[in-house]
Amino acid sequence: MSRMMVLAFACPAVFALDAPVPVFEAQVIDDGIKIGYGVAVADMDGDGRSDVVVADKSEVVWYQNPQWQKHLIARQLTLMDNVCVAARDIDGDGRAEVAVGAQWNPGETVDEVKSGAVFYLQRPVGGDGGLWSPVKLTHEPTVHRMKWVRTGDGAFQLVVVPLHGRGNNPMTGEGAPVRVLAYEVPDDRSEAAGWTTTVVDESLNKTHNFEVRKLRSGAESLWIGGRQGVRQVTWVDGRWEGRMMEQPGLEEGVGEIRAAGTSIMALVQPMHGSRVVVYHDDSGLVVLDKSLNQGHALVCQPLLGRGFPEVVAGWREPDAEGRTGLKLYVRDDASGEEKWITHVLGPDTPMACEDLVAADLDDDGRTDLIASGRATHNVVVYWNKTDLGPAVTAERPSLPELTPEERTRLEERRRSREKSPANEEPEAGE
Ligand SMILES: [Ca+2]
Ligand SMILES: [Ca+2]
Ligand SMILES: [Ca+2]
Repeated sequence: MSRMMVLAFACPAVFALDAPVPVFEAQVIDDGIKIGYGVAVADMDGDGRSDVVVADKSEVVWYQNPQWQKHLIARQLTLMDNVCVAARDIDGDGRAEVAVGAQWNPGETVDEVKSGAVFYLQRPVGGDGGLWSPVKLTHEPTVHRMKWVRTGDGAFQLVVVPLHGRGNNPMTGEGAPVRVLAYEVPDDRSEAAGWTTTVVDESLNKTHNFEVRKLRSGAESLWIGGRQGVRQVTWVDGRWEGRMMEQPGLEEGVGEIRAAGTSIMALVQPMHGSRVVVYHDDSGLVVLDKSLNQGHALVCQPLLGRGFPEVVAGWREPDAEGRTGLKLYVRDDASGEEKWITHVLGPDTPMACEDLVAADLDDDGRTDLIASGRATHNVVVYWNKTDLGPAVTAERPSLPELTPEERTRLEERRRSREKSPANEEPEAGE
């Protein structure tokens, strides 16, 4: 067994893991969506506030922070449903660029006309209003998840993960491995011919989701979850290099995957599964839950101001108690043993959770949650109102100025790290 690589949270005795009482207040910002396949958070209008973007069944919309006015930017891109959306400022002008995956047809793994589509949405010139122009890009069948990923100094690629390989049995996922593609962004994004693709990975089946992980160098790497486990993939010297993560239990399959730093990873197992597990450096594998009915969304990051991350999982079909929704899992070592306490979030707000993201939408230092509901047809912000104590409000000391020699050594170390996928580092600040 190879342990996760860097021990950023390796010594629990150093951290006070006594948990504050989590308080999240649900606010429904839309109760009239169809399915809410994909949610993203990005500043769409350049006002410095993060907005909420949703790929719904036949529309792509965004909700403007703080009043949550709904803006339609695309509709009926294909005959079948949209399924995913990527939104991020990739050119540094303060406003997000948007891509969408559509023609969702998981039962058709051969015919790329009938299954899958990828669009870059070109923002209208001279304003934020009106529909954006779809630029149709090449694609694999069963396009399912996408994200903008930073691969080098200022450069981004659009990484698109289909659910199946070409010709796969759509039920079992058996057959050819999934072709994960990355689209290099051309100077003129409005011309489809300028977008070139490279194969990120071709080794897994039933790749239901992936995580983008920040490296201290500023670049990002991917952790892709699939039927066979987790694949770690990094852009090195102009190409993608991957390897399987070796941890017991991953061979049972991975449906959702999120990580904080390199020392804790949360999973829903298997695809659409009932299990929520974490792997972390203190204890290895810990099972948090076995009772979800179609676990479909996951967050793993610090929410309660303690340094150690919490886990939130969303599920979309009624469980044994007839509920759907979100559960928050909080590590609490107050008894001297590692325990995880489960809280149901927003129990009075229906939420058949399809997708879930985390962001601090009101810049109060507390990370909020944004979920979309499939059968409940809603988009909900869960405002984090937890009393975090002095941890959030304390002024952080500034870092000392580096000497020119120290700066040179730092640069050399950074360059050597970028060349080696084996030397991943934890996210800065986590
Ligand atoms: Ca905004
Ligand atoms: Ca931009
Ligand atoms: Ca907040």
